[in-house]
Amino acid sequence: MKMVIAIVQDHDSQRLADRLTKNDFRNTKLASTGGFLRAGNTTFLCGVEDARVDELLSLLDDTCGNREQTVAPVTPMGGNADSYIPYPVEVEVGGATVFVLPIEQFERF
Ligand code: 2BA
Ligand code: 2BA
Repeated sequence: MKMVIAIVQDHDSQRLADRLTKNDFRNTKLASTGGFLRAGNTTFLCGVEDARVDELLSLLDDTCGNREQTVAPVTPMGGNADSYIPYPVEVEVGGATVFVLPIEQFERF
């Protein structure tokens, strides 16, 4: 079994959640924040059988498209402004940042 962690744009998250569930990939969706843009994104955790990892990766690839976006980063709330970028930047966002981790043990209590 593997744990697939996929960080995707909020924009794609509802469609991805629907497709995962429809294709019988159990998943957990977390609200997350990117360290660079400090904007919300969505992290999916999917524990999946080894034999279905490739199918899951294809689904992620199909569902989450890449695009360029100009963003004006938000002033950090309450704190560390050291790495704050005060001007709009053009970045390529979307797609999915995916990590595939081995699972040592899986239990449901
Ligand atoms: P953010 O950290 O907010 O980054 C958003 C996008 O900004 C990135 O898209 C990338 O195109 C750009 N970017 C990030 N850091 C940069 C830098 N130091 N210099 C220039 N451009 C930079 P993605 O690479 O598609 O990443 C989307 C989100 O996935 C990230 O949001 C972060 O939340 C997560 N992520 C990406 N790589 C990660 C990693 N190695 N570990 C954990 N999370 C990661
Ligand atoms: P949910 O996805 O909202 O699922 C709630 C409960 O619905 C599940 O309880 C299970 O009893 C049932 N269920 C979910 N998907 C099903 C399916 N395809 N067919 C039949 N029944 C289904 P739990 O199995 O105790 O899971 C509780 C929560 O743990 C899940 O909430 C999900 O957030 C997370 N989870 C479970 N398995 C996961 C996995 N393989 N990867 C990631 N997250 C998982």
